Amino acid sequence: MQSFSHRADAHEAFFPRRLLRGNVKRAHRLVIALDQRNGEEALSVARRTSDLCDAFKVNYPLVLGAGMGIVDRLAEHGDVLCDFKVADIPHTNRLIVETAFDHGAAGVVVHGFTGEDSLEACLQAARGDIFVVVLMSHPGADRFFPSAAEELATMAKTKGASGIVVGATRPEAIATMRVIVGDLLILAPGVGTQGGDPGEALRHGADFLIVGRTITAAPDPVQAAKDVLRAINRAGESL
Ligand code: FNU
Repeated sequence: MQSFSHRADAHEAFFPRRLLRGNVKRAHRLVIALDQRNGEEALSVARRTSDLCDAFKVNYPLVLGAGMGIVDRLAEHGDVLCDFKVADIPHTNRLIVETAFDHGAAGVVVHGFTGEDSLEACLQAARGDIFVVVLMSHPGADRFFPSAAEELATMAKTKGASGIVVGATRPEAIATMRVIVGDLLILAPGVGTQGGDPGEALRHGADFLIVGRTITAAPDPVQAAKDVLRAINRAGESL
């Protein structure tokens, strides 16, 4: 199974930043979040948009609704990022991460607030990439995350995670985190439906946008994905 990869060129110009998948360099900078509960609906979107994105992200609604087999099936269409926000004791974390990779995941999203030992367990179990949530996109994240975010980013960097997750709704924080994490990947969810602007997130240092409902709930998901890609390309031109 191919996976998200560290890129030597991570800090070069906008477009050279990319995920690598096999020998094919892909640079859409778009991860599509499939938050449907119905597996066939998610697969239908995945089949139609696999050429328009770098990876698919699955979350609990889909695996609880359709079973973990959906990860194997989606992996036939592209890299799959399991957004399980793993946040438990090391032993349990290890089992969760192993299971995700057993099913063909390319990467797993984990929480960092459970501490170094819990994150280390995830990293040791990983057969692909681990992304640490540093600052969430929703308004309620204002309560606890800001005081911990920089420390979480530092831990992700020093422990060897592949990247971090920072809400696209918080572009200034993306810029701050970019300085802390250097060439780690920054994934930014919260674009569109949650109010985040694709260009702002990218200009402040995000590598990839995670976009769900703006694409999956659109009358024409393919057209919606193309619209997001156009916004991404416009942001690239203005850098
Ligand atoms: P959409 N997501 C998020 N904010 O939205 N993993 C975070 O801070 C975070 C996430 C996920 O709003 C969310 O669970 F850490 O429809 C959902 O799957 O575009 C997706 O990103 C956003 O979906």
